[in-house]
Amino acid sequence: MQAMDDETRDVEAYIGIGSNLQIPMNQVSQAIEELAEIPKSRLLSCSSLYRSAPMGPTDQPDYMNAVVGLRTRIDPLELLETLLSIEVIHQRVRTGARWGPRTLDLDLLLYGDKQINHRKLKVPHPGLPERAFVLYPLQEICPELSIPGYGLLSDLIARCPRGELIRL
Ligand code: PH2
Ligand code: MG
Ligand code: MG
Repeated sequence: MQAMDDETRDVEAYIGIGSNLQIPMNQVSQAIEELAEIPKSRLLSCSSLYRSAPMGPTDQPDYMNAVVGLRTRIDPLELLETLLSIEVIHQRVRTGARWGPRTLDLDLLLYGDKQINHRKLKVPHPGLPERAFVLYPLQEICPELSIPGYGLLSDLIARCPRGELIRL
C-alpha cells in the first residue's frame, strides 16, 4: 500500500490579522512574513490589505486588516501559542481594555472543519460571523468556504454590510 502522504494530516487554518498602531501596514506585512515561517506549515493564500473603521471604542485609529490561509500540521492550541508569540514580537501590550488599539492582533479564525470550545480558544472565532473586516478578506481568498456551525460564507456576507471597509 502506498504510504500515507504527510500532507493528509494537514488542515487549512485561517488567521485574521489586525493592527492600528505603529505603522499598521508594516505590522501586517511583517506578520504575514512571520506566519509564512511557522514550522510544519505553509502559507497558502493571503488577502489584500483592508482599511477599516474601528469596531469598539471610536477614539482610536483605523485598522489595517487581512486574512491568510495556512496549511498546517500544528495542533490548534500550539498554533494559538505561536500566534501569541508573534504578537509579542510586535510589542503587543495587553492593557485589558476591550477592543482597544494594538500593534498586532492575530486571531485563529478557522481550523479545518473543527469546532473548538476550549477555555483558551474558541473556533470558529466567535466574532467571525458579524465582522466585515474578517468576512470580506476571507471571501477574497476562499469564496466557497463553509463555516462550521454557521453555514456558507457567502450567506454570512449577504447579512453583513461592508460598512467602512476599504480594500487597498
Ligand atoms: N480588532 C479589535 C477591535 N476592533 N476594529 C477593526 N476595524 N479591526 C480589527 O481588527 C479590530 C477592531 C480587537 O480584536
Ligand atoms: Mg481580534
Ligand atoms: Mg485576538
